[in-house]
Amino acid sequence: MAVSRTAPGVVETSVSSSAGASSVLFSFLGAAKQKEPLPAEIAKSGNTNIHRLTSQKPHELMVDLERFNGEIRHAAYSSFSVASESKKFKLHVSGYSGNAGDSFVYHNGQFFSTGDQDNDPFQMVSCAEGTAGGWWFNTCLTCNLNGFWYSSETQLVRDMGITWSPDWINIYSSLKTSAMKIRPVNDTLLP
Ligand SMILES: [Ca+2]
Repeated sequence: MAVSRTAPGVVETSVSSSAGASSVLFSFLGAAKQKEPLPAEIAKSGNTNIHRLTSQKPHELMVDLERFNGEIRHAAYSSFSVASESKKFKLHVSGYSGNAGDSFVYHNGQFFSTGDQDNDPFQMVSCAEGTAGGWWFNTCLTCNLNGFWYSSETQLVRDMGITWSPDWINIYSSLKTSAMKIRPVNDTLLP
């Protein structure tokens, strides 16, 4: 499965997994574009699909990222899975390689939070409400690919954009495009 976004105003989805189609993150994108907190009910269907895929067999993740100046980097993870709804879609991600930096490690082991369901460990603060997105927030984030989709890179407010910090861009920056792609480990292409 692959989901990508290209700012501003265009949402692209493509499905490449033989394990089943899902438009999961598509819903997140719509919410982010409208600058509204992601409702838990919308996240539920998408995350349930990701859970089904990644619990059937081991999956790896590729994150493709592009700045507004055209620079492209990536972060690959040899292991990626999302737990069930009863476990609040807890994130497991490990085995980083790439050139964008291991931004996701800060979010490993966190629950999924939405604007109306604060599952992050930050006491008295709802990271999802503060950033208008839905994500596996810690206290709060180093990356967020469901952040608000700005039309330029540099922002005045931290944490709001589509970001992947701190090794590459910072939390005041927003990316032009991002894509998360998963596939079963050792999956081979048909001839
Ligand atoms: Ca909280």
